[in-house]
Amino acid sequence: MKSTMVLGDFLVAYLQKIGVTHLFGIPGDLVLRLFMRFGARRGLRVVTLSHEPGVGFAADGYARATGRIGVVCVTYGAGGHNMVNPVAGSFSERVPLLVLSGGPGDEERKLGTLIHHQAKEIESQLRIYRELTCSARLLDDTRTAAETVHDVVQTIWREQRPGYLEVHRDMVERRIPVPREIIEWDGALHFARSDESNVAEAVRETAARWNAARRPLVTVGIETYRYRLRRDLQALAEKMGAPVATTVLSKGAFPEDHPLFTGVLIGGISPPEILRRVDRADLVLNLGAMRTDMELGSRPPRDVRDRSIWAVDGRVHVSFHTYNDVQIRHFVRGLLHARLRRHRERVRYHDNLPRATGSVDGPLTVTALLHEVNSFLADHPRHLVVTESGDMLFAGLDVRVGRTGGYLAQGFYASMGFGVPGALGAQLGSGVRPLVLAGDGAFQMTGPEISHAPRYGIDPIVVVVNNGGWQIFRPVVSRPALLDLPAWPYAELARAWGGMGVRVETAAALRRALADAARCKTFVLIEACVDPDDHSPVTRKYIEASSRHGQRGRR
Ligand SMILES: Cc1ncc(C[n+]2csc(CCOP(=O)(O)OP(=O)(O)O)c2C)c(N)n1
Ligand SMILES: [Mg+2]
Repeated sequence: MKSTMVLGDFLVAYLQKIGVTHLFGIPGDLVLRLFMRFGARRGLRVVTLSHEPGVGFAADGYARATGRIGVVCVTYGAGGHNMVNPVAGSFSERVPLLVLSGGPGDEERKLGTLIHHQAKEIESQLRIYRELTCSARLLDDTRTAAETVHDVVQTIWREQRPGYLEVHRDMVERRIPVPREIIEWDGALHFARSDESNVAEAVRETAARWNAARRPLVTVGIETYRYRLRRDLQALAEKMGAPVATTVLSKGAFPEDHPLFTGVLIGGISPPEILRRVDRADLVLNLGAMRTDMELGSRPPRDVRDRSIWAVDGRVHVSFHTYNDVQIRHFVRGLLHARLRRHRERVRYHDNLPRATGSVDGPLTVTALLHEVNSFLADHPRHLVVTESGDMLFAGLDVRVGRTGGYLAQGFYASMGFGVPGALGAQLGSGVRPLVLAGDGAFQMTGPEISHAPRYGIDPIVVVVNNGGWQIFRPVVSRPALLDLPAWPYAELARAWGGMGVRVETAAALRRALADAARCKTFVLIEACVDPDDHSPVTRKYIEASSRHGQRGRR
């Protein structure tokens, strides 16, 4: 970095300084110069896909899998607005993204005409992004541009949420001063600080409650993953010796082959053994789980508040009082150094999967598919499982991933279309081969982005569960025909796009296809055909529970 730089070059150098390796984008005339700067020799590795939502999900997957900021570059209006849904998902699930958008230059703005790609007002896009990011700024002043970039990026990191920078096309080649502070900075970003006294007090009280408890239980939330606490958390759990559960959104944040791991909580429809254990607990220590309907199901936290300690969003709630300015990192590390009673519970893992029944040569069921995926992962643990919204989001809770693998899903925002592009971004960033479980509906949204895999030399395995439609709703609608989808030739498409494609109708065929996939050097699409009325065990429970809610509502 130099003391004066062209703004476009400064942005490249700045992103490299913080460790960003890839930029995900689609160009347009209002962002072309900026886009080309990023793609210049010695710039960033530019990843383009076919449609902005895919680009956004890919950047999100990159950020989730690498723990770095995912960067996207889009054109103004049509591109920026196409990016809104992925960014909303990143906002609600705490994923650090930087959205860079182009825009019309000063002269054009003064013409008094509407400018192509404009929606309502020329500032509308900035206003939309203000709503969906932790910081949204316009780089319109050369004197302060470098500081503005620094400020937005630091905020993104501190809050682990997306941020937005709009760079008008006449700004890209302007020279800007770079403050010495930024030139000399080592590029390390810092998480939010805590109030040390509050941390000490919260840890002291938590330790006292823990030491008095006889049947405590720990739940691990997504914040522990975002704030990179995996190792500390494992050490803390081992020191505590109590069962550890994750939630829908944090599945994978604690190794599922760890002897203390008991399974995934999804409120009142959790595995019955886990529910009973939660009910028997005299202390539930929640580390970083957001309070959402998806995480907690039909059991809101007030039910257990008198026997719970809840650390999330920079606060620790101990039953009915709260410590402010206590970040999860400092709380977990504080507990790690506290004097804690070690429980010696023998913990068992529980899922929702009934034993596999029926012949492996009979028609494939979702339960049999999950058994096959689990036995594949037992033999090939180093895979990143990515599940799509729809039945597979619930089905995925019964997939067991070990410490050398991983798990990603948009477990709360739950946008269809995340899976395939999210997996592409994750593999580009981490190098770990993804295994995607997607419904046919979700695949029809963004699945064709898999056609880019050969260009980037990556090889995800995508299982498309073909049940002919948006069938998760089938049990609760009066006209199931409204859920129908056209029958795409999924396996043929995969072959035409340069991958391996295979269609399976039995568990035995799925087993063979997965074994072939493990040896295959290209991406693989396995079309797994299941009956439209078949659902995963968790979806079945979910549907039953929500129909009970509906009946209560009607009375
Ligand atoms: C972008 C988006 N649009 C709509 C929905 C609502 N939705 C949730 S699941 C679902 C159907 C999923 O169908 P498919 O992917 O085929 O999975 P299936 O349930 O049939 O296994 C829909 C439409 C959503 N979650 N995201
Ligand atoms: Mg379907």
